[in-house]
Amino acid sequence: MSETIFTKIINKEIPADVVYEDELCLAFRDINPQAPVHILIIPKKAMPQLNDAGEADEGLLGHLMLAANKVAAREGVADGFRLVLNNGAAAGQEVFHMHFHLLAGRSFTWPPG
Ligand code: DGP
Repeated sequence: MSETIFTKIINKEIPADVVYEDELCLAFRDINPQAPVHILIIPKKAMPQLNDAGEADEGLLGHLMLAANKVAAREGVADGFRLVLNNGAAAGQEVFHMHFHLLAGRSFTWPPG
């Protein structure tokens, strides 16, 4: 896949406000926050979108969700947060390196816009 801005963040070529990192993933604050807490959780292994994941990625996908729990706990929002994944341009995806948005710190409506 072609390199995205997130690859540069993983490789520390451009700065980011990193809040969590382990061997498989990285979490950092969104540059354009949509809530008081807005953190992106990304795999270090690049895949453009969730739809590109295969059976071999089952463990990685679970790892990302457990990382979201850790990030939420660190941010003090474990009791209420929204985890969003935009898969594809039609869903609003702009950066084609699969990522979760962890949003918290305000109330949310349903259905989402
Ligand atoms: P999506 O639309 O789901 O692909 O979300 C991409 C998000 O990435 C969007 O909320 C803005 C954020 N973003 C884009 N470029 C950067 C960057 O260079 N740094 C940070 N921290 N966030 C970025």
